[in-house]
Amino acid sequence: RPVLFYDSGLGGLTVLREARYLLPYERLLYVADDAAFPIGRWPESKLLERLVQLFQTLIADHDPKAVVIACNTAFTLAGEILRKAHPQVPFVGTVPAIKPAAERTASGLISVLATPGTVRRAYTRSLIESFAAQCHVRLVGSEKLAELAEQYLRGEDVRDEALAGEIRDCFLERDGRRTDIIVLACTHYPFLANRFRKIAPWPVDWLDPAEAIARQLVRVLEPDMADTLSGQADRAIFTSNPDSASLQRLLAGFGLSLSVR
Ligand code: DGN
Repeated sequence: RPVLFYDSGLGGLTVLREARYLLPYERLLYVADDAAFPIGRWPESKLLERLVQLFQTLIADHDPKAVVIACNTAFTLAGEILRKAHPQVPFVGTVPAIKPAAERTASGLISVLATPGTVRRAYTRSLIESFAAQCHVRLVGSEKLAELAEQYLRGEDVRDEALAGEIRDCFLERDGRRTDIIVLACTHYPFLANRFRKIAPWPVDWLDPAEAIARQLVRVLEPDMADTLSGQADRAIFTSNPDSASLQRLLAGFGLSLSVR
């Protein structure tokens, strides 16, 4: 039985590539609802109806062992409803990574870059209230970025100025403070992360949740493996370098932890 991945368009491939890495022997089936793309502007009732119908058909046709909703816009709207409608299928969701951002930020200023739909969701507000009450969270909804990401993937020319206009509001200062972390809360955006890094007015951490979602899928499919994957066990670096402090700082940027032996 396959693991079914869903996104409207190609953004969910950023999650699938992490899952492929952690679960090389699983059958992964990717469903891109391209006819609906982009869903960021869809009214909630219409989108909900489409998702409920689509998953009824997909689950009946493919009998997946798990479903990954690799789309913030869809999951923040329909995740709980789909879980209730298909209690026999484990659903792994994608939500804005506000909790890890709140744990990591030093300035207390977080920007969340998402679709207009995700920005409007009650689910997103509740994440902020539950996990980032002590921070200032700026929600930035982009009408165009998911489409720009797909154009970029197709090899079309996507200009820096177009991208800069879409991310500009993530960098608004507040009381002289600057954001140090931007949550990529649409699965399309990690495709553009290197472009964002180049045009950002100052360096920030661009938080891509794809790996965390893939790990959650491993927990669902292979609970026995979860221990091996928890923490940084699979990404630790060992060094005999006596000057480990500077190396530690360097590696932190790659999400790696350092052990001196
Ligand atoms: N990739 C989707 C998300 O994570 O919200 C958005 C896709 C779209 O249609 N805009």
